Amino acid sequence: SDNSPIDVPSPSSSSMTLTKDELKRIAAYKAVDFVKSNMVLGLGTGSTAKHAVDRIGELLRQGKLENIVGIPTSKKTQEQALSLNIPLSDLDAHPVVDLSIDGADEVDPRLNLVKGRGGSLLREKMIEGASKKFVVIVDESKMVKHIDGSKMALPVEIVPFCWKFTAERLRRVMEGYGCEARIRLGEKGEAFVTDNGNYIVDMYLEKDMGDLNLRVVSDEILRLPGVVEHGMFLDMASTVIIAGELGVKIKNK
Ligand code: ABF
Repeated sequence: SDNSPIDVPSPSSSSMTLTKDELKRIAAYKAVDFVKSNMVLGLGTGSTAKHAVDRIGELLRQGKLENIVGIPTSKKTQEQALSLNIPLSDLDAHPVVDLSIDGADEVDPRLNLVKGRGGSLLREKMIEGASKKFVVIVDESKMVKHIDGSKMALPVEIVPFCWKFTAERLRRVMEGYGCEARIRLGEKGEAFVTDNGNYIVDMYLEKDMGDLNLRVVSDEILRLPGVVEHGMFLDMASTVIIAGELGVKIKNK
């Protein structure tokens, strides 16, 4: 059911305008409707996915869901899930995941995504790539024509060893798109370290990559030694739930 608006009351006046966080929660709750008892679930990371994990915890506590196994996509989500008493596992014990729910930074009309602003892109890609169904939850501000990294950067996880060398090789791969490659910094101005002990290079592009080039660009980035993974999630989402001022839209692949 493409583009079908569903049962979220539309605000009738501007005084009822929903905040971005309320939109995120609406999308997250809608996604949790897909969760059934006995499922192995990929638990996403970020402010939108957080609402979904909270909701799963609540339904478990109320006995409305049973026998759920959660696979967290970050240490942060692991902590949240533990605090909610959601039983946890990993891909070694559960190589097939029934359903993953996670946010995204950008979503294009073909449901290709940019992820990784939260820094958890590697575990997300492993877990969501092992999922039979991957439901993405966003507010409408995340929808873009092209996932070109121009609105926000395209994140790439790299090993710390000689990161300047790798960042420069990355910049050169993307040179044609007017790329600036910047190492992501943490709160104290030091390099941000991922859950896997790696760094992140954010690639800011001036130009649009265009739809057709995404695969090629993806392969070129992944071929560079020193690169671990990038934040383009091509052809992975099965469903995107978009919460906007006028209601919720569900897009299926
Ligand atoms: C994670 O959280 C990331 O892949 C993505 O970068 C981010 C989205 O965060 P938020 O929901 O807070 O906008 O899913």
